[in-house]
Amino acid sequence: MTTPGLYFPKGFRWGTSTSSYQVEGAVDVDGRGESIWDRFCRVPGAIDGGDTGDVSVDQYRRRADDTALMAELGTNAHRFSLAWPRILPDGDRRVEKRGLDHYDRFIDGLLERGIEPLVTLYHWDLPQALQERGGWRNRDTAQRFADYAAVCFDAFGDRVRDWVTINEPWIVGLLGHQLGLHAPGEKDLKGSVEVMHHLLLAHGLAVRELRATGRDDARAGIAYSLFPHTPDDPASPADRAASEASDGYVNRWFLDPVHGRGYPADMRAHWEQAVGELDFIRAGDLDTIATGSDFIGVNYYTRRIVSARAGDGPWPWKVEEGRPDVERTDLGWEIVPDDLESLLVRLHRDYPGVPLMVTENGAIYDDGRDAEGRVRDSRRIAFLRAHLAAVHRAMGAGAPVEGYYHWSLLDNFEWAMGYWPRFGLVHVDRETQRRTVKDSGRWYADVARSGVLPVSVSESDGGVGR
Ligand code: IFM
Repeated sequence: MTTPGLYFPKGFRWGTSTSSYQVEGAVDVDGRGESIWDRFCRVPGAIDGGDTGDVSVDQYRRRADDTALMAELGTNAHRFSLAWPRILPDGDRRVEKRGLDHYDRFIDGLLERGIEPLVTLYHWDLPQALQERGGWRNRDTAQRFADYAAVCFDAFGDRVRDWVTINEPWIVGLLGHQLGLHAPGEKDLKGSVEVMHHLLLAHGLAVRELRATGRDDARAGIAYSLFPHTPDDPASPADRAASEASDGYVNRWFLDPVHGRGYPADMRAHWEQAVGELDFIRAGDLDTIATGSDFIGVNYYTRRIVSARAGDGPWPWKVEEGRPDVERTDLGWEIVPDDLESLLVRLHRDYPGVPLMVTENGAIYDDGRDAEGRVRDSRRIAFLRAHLAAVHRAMGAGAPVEGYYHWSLLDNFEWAMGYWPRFGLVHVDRETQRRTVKDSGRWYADVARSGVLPVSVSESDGGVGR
């Protein structure tokens, strides 16, 4: 008898996702240089509880254990990032072989277990030495990034096929350079749009390096933080216009130029009104940015409800609180799986022919180990089930989704919030570093192994008892 459920195609990538600074620790070993996050964590009050990534969840030392853990989870894909300051401690010039060796072994360990690596080149840990030269506000950093990318393509390109160049350019601009909540802690509106431009330029320059390797099957894309938009009052033309405008700020500002359409005119006008001429955009930049994108990485967590009330900052829109009747994660983010479906379908419609990967999706649930040492996180199972079903529906509507990478493999360092938010399929004890696979991890393992999402299972046991 066939198992009732939603069948995913053979070869679908069932993955997990992490990033270097959030899991590695070991910040001062094997010649690693300082990153902007090492520096930012030292700013009093910057991180909840005064936490740092110095030790984090110690994956640098526990890489073999964590690879074995992934094998236990039955996943066939893993997204992680390379720490630029481990490979080029000063940001450029000198290559640190011990940094390359670490990732060599990590990649080999994954491949030995049948786990396909998806490697992110930049997940926010810029070498501090480059920050001293202006960081991402300095156009030259884009070229330094391309040089670093070339080192990585050379070192790992024989085994790594898929590369994420940049993780979440909007969040880097917004939190790191506009609101000062992330490293390097800048608060400069014009600086933030300049940074985002240089990040896109860095993507284009890196793709040129990838093409120059001559590896025909190598692919690169950006992992965008994409937020579907809902007008606060869908019947109000003003709210609909505000919602569309905010979509330009968050989503289209990045997707359109990378896919050859240039910066969207509506948002460009908003930016110019807010900060003046975008004089850092030079002739030829848009061609560089549009060099290529072989897939779209979708980081999806929640939606934005937008109205035309008095604006957020200089913008003619306002992000509203969300609906009281919608379930939320422990951080208060609305859980809206249907919007993942419509987002994937929209990307397929607006950027036809481009493969899609859900490069991040997950939720903060603060479930700990019970007296028996088990983590019964049934809400994460329900979250996963609903979002995977949404992915399946989008695929049914034609969206070419190749894989799903759950954020995150392990509870880890959640940037300015430190360690209290727990996103993992695997619980990590902060004192002992002991790993415990949560109920959600066991459930995901079943789905990943079978390629079938069960639909007729009672949620009462969290689905793990099927
Ligand atoms: O932890 C982050 C990740 O680094 C980038 N995307 C969002 C995640 C959850 O906030």
